[in-house]
Amino acid sequence: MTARTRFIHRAAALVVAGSAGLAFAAPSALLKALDPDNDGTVSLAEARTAAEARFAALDPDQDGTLDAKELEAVKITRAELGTVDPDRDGKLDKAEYLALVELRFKAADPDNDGTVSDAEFGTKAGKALASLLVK
Ligand SMILES: [Ca+2]
Ligand SMILES: [Ca+2]
Ligand SMILES: [Ca+2]
Repeated sequence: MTARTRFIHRAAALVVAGSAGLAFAAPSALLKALDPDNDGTVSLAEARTAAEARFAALDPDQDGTLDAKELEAVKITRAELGTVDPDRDGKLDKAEYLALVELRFKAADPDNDGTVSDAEFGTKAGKALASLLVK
């Protein structure tokens, strides 16, 4: 490798490293998976679609509800359960699960524009939402 190609390689590496922090960086794998219309953000409708598939994956016995053990993967809190489990059976059926998705979606969208961006998925609330949508 000549000094010149070395320089070019190093410059290219810097560009790649730098672009990760920009707002218009290439979307993360997570975002890509959740964003079928490819507009760079995840709407509540897109979140719900992903959540339906995730619900099915979390419910291997297919009884239509997630019990405490099946809910371990999504780390539901007591406060959340109080809000989204009105029948208080400690389990979530699909409607209750989608209510949880909506609750976490709102928490993950502090700028309230109705979508969750890649940057918002990087926050604690964003990660909590993501756990409901993908493995
Ligand atoms: Ca979208
Ligand atoms: Ca319930
Ligand atoms: Ca937002």
